[in-house]
Amino acid sequence: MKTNLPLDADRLWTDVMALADITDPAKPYTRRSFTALFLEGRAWLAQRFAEAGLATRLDAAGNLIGRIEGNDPALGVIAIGSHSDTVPSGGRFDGIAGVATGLEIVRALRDSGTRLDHTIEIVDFLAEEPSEYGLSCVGSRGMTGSLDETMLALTEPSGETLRDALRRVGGDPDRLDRARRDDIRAFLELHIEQGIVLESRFLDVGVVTSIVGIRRLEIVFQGEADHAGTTPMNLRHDALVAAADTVIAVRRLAEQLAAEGPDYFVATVGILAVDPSASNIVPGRCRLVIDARTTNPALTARFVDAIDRDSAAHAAAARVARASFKTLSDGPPVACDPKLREALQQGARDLGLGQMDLPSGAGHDAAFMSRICPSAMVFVPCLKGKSHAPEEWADRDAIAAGAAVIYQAVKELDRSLPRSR
Ligand code: HGY
Ligand code: MN
Ligand code: MN
Repeated sequence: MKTNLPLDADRLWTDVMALADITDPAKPYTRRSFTALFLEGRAWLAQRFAEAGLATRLDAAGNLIGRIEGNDPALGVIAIGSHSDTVPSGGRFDGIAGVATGLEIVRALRDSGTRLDHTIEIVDFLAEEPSEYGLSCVGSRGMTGSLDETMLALTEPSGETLRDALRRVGGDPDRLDRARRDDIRAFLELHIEQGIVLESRFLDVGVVTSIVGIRRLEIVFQGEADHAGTTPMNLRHDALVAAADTVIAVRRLAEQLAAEGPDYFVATVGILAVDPSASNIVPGRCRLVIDARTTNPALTARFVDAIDRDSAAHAAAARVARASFKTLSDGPPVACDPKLREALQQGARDLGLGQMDLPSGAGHDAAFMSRICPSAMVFVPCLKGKSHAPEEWADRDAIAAGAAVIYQAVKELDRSLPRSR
């Protein structure tokens, strides 16, 4: 691991740990998007941005953006960012390390007396994790013109719409056109790998080749709540039985598609809500959400068709209705930009860091940013590949090394990006 990096590893680490401390104390580490805790984290970040000399604003899509003008504003923006929201009982590094990296790079440029020709922006994207409204990457969808009325009408369990929630956290759902950008020339994101490859190969950084496509489906089974003690088995309309059979079908089909190769395929049922959820009531209603990911959209189509067919059959067998079968979100797989990847690879070489190319099985804001500008990512190792859990861990020096690679690439891109549009 290198020590003479062109930025301050301790300052970067201090930011990551300070943001991590803004969590639900009963469920470390939880800072769910749109909550008071999230807004507390946002306020902390905005303060750090201002102290670093960044002009700070919220855009209409609810993204927190810090900006330092370049020597030649006509050249456009080089952006660095990630997200500060977490999954429930998540980790301290997923997203946060990427936002803190942007902040540290701005400070390191200032400390070295370097003013770029391009304007630089640091972005904390709103709600990268799947929110209570059922949608992920809300802010990066908004910045790229991918946040539509159907999505804004999604609601969380108590009924608030995403539209109202966006307004509540400072966005403007009626003026999302103002969030759309055409002046960003490059977007870079640091993220923990959330996998075991870099650690197992004792490598310092991963330069991401592609980001997996993600489809999220919601299925609701509607049966009849009944007395668990007096309702004969042949008269039941048990919604959970249809849901349970569907969960098994998801697992079996995903294992089959993954085994076919060569494409990557995984599917998960991470949400299973039983209603009324009491030990002595036959479940009347069951809602499940499926998260399916692949590098090959043709496999998604096969998976969805099969689960559509199977879940209807399981509903009929359990004598319940399949009340809804809908797509909550559907993002295609994305290739990272070759020129930006080369700048990152060169940065790692210049710093004497061990590196490899590798794909991302996790979704990221960079996948949406690639719709409006060249985008690329650097992964840093995390302990045992663990993520989306409190045990998530990344070493101080590992994060600093990844940040230094982006720092090097930003300076290179400032020189080499096309100057005419
Ligand atoms: O779910 C994901 O892949 C990311 O961590 N939001
Ligand atoms: Mn995550
Ligand atoms: Mn993340």
